[in-house]
Amino acid sequence: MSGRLITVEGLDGAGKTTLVKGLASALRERGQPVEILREPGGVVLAERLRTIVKDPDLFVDARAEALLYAAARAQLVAERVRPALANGSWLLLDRFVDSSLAYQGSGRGLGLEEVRAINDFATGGLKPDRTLLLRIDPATRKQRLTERDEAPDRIEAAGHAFFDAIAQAYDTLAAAEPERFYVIDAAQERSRVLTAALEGLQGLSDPAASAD
Ligand code: T5A
Repeated sequence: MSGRLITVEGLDGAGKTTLVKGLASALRERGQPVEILREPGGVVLAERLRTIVKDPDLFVDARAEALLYAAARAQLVAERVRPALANGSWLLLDRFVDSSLAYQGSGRGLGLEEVRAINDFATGGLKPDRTLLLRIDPATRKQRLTERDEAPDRIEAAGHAFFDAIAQAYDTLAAAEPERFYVIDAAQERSRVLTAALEGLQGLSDPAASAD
């Protein structure tokens, strides 16, 4: 039996980690085996690369940055994602290739197709069955990050133009693949975001909907 790859995307602070935890609980209550992973990270090599890409004291060239995320992803896919899907699990993945397309392809200006190419190589062309995109307005996002009261990491320290470009890129990606993307208003209260996400997963139990 083949599992399902469900990715959660959106800007920093949109509520992805919160949603992934809530979704996992809700799906497990329904008897669905679920695994949770995050990017970059999830396995030893990728967690070490995470430390590097988030380090505010490092200068990281945009192309090097794209390759570091792709390398972390390649290791995660080989070590955890493909085995979980082969086991029949539903895998909830906090960020995947669309993050690189939006952040490096658009935010850093490397180009969507250029970044897609290195990620196709990294993942062997693996595609999510469903992508939940948490769309958040700048004011709500800022409020959440302020309330969290953590120092910004290297990526979070970038300016408004960077995040505006990323938000636009996510919208473009969602419009290009409406059958894969399910867009959710992330400014809603947590329970409503979770309800919307569960609606967005309808149809995934259908055996025809499986990750390659
Ligand atoms: N990156 C990553 C790239 O540039 N390219 C890539 O290919 C990849 C994979 C990762 C960084 O790397 C970049 C993107 C990132 O900058 P990270 O720390 O993993 O770094 O960053 P994020 O994935 O963005 O995680 P965050 O924790 O910053 O944001 P989340 O997970 O979206 O938000 P969450 O759930 O932590 O919530 C933020 C706050 O809001 C509250 C939460 O309690 C929390 O305090 N909250 C809500 N409040 C009210 N209503 C709701 N509905 C709420 N939902 C959450």
